Amino acid sequence: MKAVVLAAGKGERLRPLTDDRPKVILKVANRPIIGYVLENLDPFVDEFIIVVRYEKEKLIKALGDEFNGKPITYVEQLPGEGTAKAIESARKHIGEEEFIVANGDIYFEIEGVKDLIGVFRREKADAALLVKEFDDLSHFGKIEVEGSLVSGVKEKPGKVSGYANLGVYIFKPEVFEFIGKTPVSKRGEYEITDTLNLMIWAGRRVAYAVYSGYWNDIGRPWNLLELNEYLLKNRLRHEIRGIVEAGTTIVPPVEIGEGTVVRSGAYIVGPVKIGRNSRIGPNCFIRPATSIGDGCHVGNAVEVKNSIIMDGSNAPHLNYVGDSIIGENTNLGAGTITANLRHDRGNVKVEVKGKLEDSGRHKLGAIIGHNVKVGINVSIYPGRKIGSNSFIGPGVIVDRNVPQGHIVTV
Ligand code: TTP
Repeated sequence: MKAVVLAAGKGERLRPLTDDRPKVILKVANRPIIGYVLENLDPFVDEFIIVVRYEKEKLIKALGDEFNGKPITYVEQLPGEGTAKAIESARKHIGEEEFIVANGDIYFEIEGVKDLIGVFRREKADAALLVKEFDDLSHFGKIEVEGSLVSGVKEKPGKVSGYANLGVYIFKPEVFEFIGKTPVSKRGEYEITDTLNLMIWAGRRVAYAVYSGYWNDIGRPWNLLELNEYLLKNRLRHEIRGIVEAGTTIVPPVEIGEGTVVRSGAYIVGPVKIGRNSRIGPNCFIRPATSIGDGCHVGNAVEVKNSIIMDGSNAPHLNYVGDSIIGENTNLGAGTITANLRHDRGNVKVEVKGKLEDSGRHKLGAIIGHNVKVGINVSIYPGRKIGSNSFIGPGVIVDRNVPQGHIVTV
């Protein structure tokens, strides 16, 4: 069986981290998001077809042409937007057999795929999808069911409870005929949920499997922190491959990659994951749910908690990084501090695609893009974003979002 993984989207809600790259290659717990998708599909498939478009060269470079010895074929999305259009783009690579489809920007576990295939076969279905019960479906597609089959799909139904569409499907090749008849939706996209409705109205059997494991749809920046925390708390093994000097305290589980040096006085409380060839300490405090990538520097008198610091980035002297995401090759000047808590203790709000959204988080720090230079003694308000390739001068108070490629001085 083949798996089609959808990865052509622009990931606009995840700016500034997607300013210059597709969201699926952003690393969480030091691995690209799409890596988890491929890993959990891997036992069931013999080939991956990845649908690409936005910044596709970076995705192809990051993944290469095989995964666990199985070939990856890249196909460019056909003109037009939406998940149905993305799936249609893989048509010429699909033979007579059923195939799995998964969004490339979600996290799910292997049991879900196993159950999905089981239900598809048991129900002799024409299609099947994975669902999960939520109290509030305002951000999801609601799956209505009758007995063991789906009776309809409603996109973004408002604040109601029920089964949400998780973005993992299995189809027979006949789906392409229905995709060909799928009209463009109100938001201007060809959506696979509309295709499913067409199939149901035509009397096709669309089955569903209820998933009870952890799932996350990486749409907004704080979803990266949620997934990071989940992976570190549930999937991390204590393993020290780097050099740890005497006088360091390490509370397991902590993973430290090859070539990384942890200097005396560092105090690391797991779960913490540190990549390869990084420099940690001396005298720093790294608190739980922190991922630090390859080639990073976390130096003297720096505290980091519940954060993601991507490859090649530095918090070298006297920094506090709390509940924050720092993109690749970004440098924080000495004394730069992220604030992660409002004085009124309210939820931190973040601007997403021009609208202020409640993150639902009491604590959320900064979201900083790639290749950013932050000067000394910069203070960053909770939930503020700094665009990639920006330059923040010394002493600036970042109380509003900074767009990509901007210079801000006092
Ligand atoms: P979305 O998260 O809905 O879209 P997106 O990734 O572009 O993000 P944003 O809305 O923030 O801009 O997409 C769900 C999945 O489908 C995701 O894996 C990307 C994929 N996709 C495509 O492959 N092609 C498309 O045209 C669209 C809209 C999505």
